[in-house]
Amino acid sequence: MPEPVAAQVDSPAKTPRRALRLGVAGPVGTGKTSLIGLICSRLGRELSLAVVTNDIYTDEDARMLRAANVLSPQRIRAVETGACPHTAIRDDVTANLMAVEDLERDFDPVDIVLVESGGDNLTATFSPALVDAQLFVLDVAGGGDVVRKGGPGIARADLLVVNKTDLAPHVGVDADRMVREGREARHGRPVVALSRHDPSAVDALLAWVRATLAEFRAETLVPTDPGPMAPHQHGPDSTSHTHAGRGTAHGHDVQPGH
Ligand SMILES: Nc1nc2c(ncn2[C@@H]2O[C@H](COP(=O)(O)OP(=O)(O)OP(=O)(O)O)[C@@H](O)[C@H]2O)c(=O)[nH]1
Ligand SMILES: [Mg+2]
Repeated sequence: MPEPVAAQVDSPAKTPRRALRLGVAGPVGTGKTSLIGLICSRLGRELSLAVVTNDIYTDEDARMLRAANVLSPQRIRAVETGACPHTAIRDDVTANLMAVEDLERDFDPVDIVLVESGGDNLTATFSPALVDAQLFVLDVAGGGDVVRKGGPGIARADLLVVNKTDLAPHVGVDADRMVREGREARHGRPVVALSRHDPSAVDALLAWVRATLAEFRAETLVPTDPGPMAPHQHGPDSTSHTHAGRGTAHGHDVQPGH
């Protein structure tokens, strides 16, 4: 008697559940790894989390998180970009996407994969092909006027974090003013003033993460592109301008102004 057909066919490999992919970008040293550590230590028991870090030449951030013991070490993976950090999170996201998908498969089901950008300047943002939502992290130690300097992350990331507010009195910066200017520049998009020493500020950050996960699960979260560039000029006769469309492709006929 021949076997029933169903018994002869290998069951198809289970497709891992797609996690919420959350990007964390911002200038060097503003506290991106620490913020990810905070999220992992506070939410790691109620949610299945994983982390991808990006460094140019090392896996320093991944090692820092593993040493902090906020998550099982295998759930933290490093991508060594070998180039400008923004290239790996925006222009060619292949290595990051592979790391994210590996984690989703190895620890299925994963609720959130946090992706840390290598520290860059004010222009680095994630491609919506890599993350579903992104945070941009500034700190008060970078100076009170940094919000006014603008850039796509400050203006249009899903969340702007003004970090290390506990240091504000020591560096002569008005953190409340930074937050106010952030809100003005972002036209209603959220801003969180954060210090890891301030429990209510940490709760505000966690509330945003939970709300974003709820939106993702309800399939109402639409990944938006903060846009690739700060205002810039094409040449001596050109006026400063932006390309404000949501990632709309455009050509530059004249390159020297870049
Ligand atoms: N006072 C204070 N220091 C903080 C806070 N969060 C982070 N730091 C410190 O800021 C420094 C940089 O933190 P990281 O988390 O390594 O910053 P990063 O943005 O990941 O740095 P890169 O990956 O090198 O760009 C460390 O010495 C942290 O301990 C905070 O809320 N308050
Ligand atoms: Mg870091």
